[in-house]
Amino acid sequence: MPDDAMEPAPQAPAPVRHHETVVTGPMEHDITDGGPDMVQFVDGDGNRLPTSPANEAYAKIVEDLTPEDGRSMYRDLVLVRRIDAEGHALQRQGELGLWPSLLGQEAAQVGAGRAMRRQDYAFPGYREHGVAWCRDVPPENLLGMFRGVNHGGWDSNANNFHLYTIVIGNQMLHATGYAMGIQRDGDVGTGDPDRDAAVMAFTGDGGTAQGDFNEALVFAGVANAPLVFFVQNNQWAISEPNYKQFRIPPYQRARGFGFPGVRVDGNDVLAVYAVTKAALDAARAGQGPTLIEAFTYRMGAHTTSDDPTKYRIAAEVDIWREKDPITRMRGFLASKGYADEAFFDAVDKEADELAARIRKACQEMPNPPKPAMFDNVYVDPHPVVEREKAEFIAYQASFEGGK
Ligand SMILES: Cc1ncc(C[n+]2csc(CCOP(=O)(O)OP(=O)(O)O)c2C)c(N)n1
Repeated sequence: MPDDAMEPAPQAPAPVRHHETVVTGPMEHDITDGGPDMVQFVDGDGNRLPTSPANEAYAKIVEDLTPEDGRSMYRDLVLVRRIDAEGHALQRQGELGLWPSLLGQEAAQVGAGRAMRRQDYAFPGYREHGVAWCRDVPPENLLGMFRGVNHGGWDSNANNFHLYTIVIGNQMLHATGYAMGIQRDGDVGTGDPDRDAAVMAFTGDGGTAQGDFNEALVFAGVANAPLVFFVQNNQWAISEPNYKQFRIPPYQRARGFGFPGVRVDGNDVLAVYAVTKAALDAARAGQGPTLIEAFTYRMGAHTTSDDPTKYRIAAEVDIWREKDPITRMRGFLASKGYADEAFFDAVDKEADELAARIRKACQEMPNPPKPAMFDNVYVDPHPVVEREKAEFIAYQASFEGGK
């Protein structure tokens, strides 16, 4: 090499493709098709789908279900939808301050809720009425919360169902901390089915953009916590569609945090149940977290304060109506001969009775004593809260008649 030769220019390193999901363009905008990775067992017409690369890992769980399991899941779907419809109607009639409808998301919630064991713990957002139902939280308590007559709604520890969390994504951190606590108590991987426990953390697609969500995934992954992140991708965060929230779908993000992610058809209750059961079993056995993305759709408004016709087209809603989770399960049960018309009629009748019961209970709920809002702020009495309570009582008493 002559003395004046220049050193060869260093070769630019080849771009590293860490994973096939490297994004090269805008995210797909088709929000009606979950793609080839989506786990599905029953199609929109109620037909049982054959084993496929996407669903084969979960097929055994579905095969182990009995016709009675199927009927019972169907019953849950119908009753939960009826509770939701009643909540909506009660708000419209001025009995509730607000109601966030779960219409369209019944299968995602019932499938997930039913996969949980008694000792597992759920951390919901504010739309998880179906999970609440599966955890045996009385629907009256949900109504009472949105009526503003109970302070939070229920005792979290009574059913291992935490209070509704309105601050988006916040419950992901609560859930992670709780799961790490279970781990430290030694209630993971003992092999005792009544002892080993796991946590489920529920959020929406919008929640995945929150710092809290991402921090929770970091901690859960590093700690190998017994936790299932359950993202109901209902395609909208109020008026924000998916493509304004992420470049790759939520289930693919789990890999970056070091644990598996699965996309499941959120309108197929059998598929959701199977995927969630597998994830919870793994978590309880000490195999760490899973992120499940339930691909579904919010058929109604964000809440009773929202008008979705301002930001989404009716054709999209029509496509999803064809994927209705209840029609689908009914078709499946009927075509298999697992349920007949008499069964479906009996469930409808039960739903009517339930609706009448909770409506009456809601209308008759007494206003609580005003100082009750100071109760349960802390587990033990707290001097600041006690002082504020005394001041408040004195202030109220200063009015004529003490009111
Ligand atoms: C930290 C925080 N930011 C903003 C809001 C206002 N907010 C209420 S619901 C919502 C959208 C949530 O969307 P998503 O997570 O997809 O859940 P979905 O309501 O669709 O079930 C927003 C932004 C909030 N409650 N908390």
